[in-house]
Amino acid sequence: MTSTIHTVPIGGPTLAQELKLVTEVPGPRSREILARKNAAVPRGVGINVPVFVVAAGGGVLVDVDGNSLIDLGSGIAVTGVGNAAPSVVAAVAAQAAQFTHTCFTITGYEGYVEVAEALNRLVPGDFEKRTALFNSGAEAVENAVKIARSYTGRQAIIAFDHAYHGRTNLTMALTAKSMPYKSGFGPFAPEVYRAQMSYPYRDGGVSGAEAARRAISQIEKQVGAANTAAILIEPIQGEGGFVVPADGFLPALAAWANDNDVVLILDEVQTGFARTGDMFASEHEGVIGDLVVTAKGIAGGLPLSAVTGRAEIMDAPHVGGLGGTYAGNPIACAAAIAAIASFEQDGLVERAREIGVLLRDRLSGLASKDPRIGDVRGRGAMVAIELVDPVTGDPDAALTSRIAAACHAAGAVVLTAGTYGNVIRFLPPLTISDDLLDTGLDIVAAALAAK
Ligand code: PLZ
Repeated sequence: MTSTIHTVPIGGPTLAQELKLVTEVPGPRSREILARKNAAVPRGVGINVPVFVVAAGGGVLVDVDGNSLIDLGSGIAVTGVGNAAPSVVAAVAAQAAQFTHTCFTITGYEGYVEVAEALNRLVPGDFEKRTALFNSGAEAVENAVKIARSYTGRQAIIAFDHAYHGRTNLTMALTAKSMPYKSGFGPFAPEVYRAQMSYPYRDGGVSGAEAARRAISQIEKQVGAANTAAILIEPIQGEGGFVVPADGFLPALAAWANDNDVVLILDEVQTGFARTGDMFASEHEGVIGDLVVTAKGIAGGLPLSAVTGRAEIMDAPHVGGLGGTYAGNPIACAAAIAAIASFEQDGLVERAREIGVLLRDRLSGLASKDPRIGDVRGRGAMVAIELVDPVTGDPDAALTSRIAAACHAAGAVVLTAGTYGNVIRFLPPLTISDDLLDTGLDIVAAALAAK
């Protein structure tokens, strides 16, 4: 096999920030690797946009055929600080040269403690906090549930319609959608109960307070507060379709949880780290989680996740009750320290708001002329359109797939989402330029016009 190393561009912001297609997408070299992938990797591990990347940064992904694609997904809200962000790359290289692993629960290292201190400072809540680190979002959600059960001595966990919390056994139980996440993979973990979400576009204008009363009534009647360890909720649902609950919904749930000694777990895995134009989405309505789960954006692309919360809850599990071989890996911690500094010092919270204005302006403009766009929603640099049949209002998943495919072919990496598969979501890196974002949205507009 010939090496292509010498032709590979260097990632990060030095990459030309342009849309450039030199082959069809996917090109011949990507198709070749895709054939190898199909022979070597199970089909269950799908690839949405079957191009193979050699470099990325700013707002572009460069593939093996030399195509420069516009990144409107950040690898599902991960590369907020940019792909191959220079400060993250330097921190990773320096740490890798020192040591790559000890297992924090065997011999410690300062980086882990420093990430914990940063999260304790950044996560909302004016009280003493602790943070434990893990590898993936799902693993952190599982640990938040363990901690809440240990603290309360109760078992039931409340999750919501349209929720997504991961693919492990417990988090499959917590996730709402059967295909593709759960179908055929049961039995699922017990003591998970589902309550109705506030979904303004689809629940007939039920107010946040009313939707909260509805959910609380379900919990009280079907589970009982005295049996409930935790309410687990995404402040804005991610995979579920960027469902933003009506104002007042989250504060009312938080108040009920507080009154009933139920732990409120906020899953900020997708919404966290500047994405929504606040460091955390819960800040928008001043909702304070007892435990907050983070991952994705935390470390500029390195696998790291965290549970941060009230010291007395976090300290409930016995010594040795929390851990994991790689949990809080030193390289991932070094990356997180650099990424968090970038979020705080490079104005990325403000940048997410600016991107949000740009996204909303363009998408609302499209919606005003195209009745198939039933809803434009989201916050900051986390915005989606929901596509429907203009006559019946029914979800149009087929149209959504066609639009996404057309965008991919034209060089814009967009992601779909939603319980009904009819949402196109936009999660660009916060380092994308206005020009590139505009070009990406031109592609979306052209795809809508053509389909
Ligand atoms: N909680 C809110 O969005 C991950 C899933 C990608 P992991 N979402 C992307 C896929 O198809 O597997 C997610 C999330 C929220 C938890 C998770 C789980 O995070 O790091 O994927 O385990």
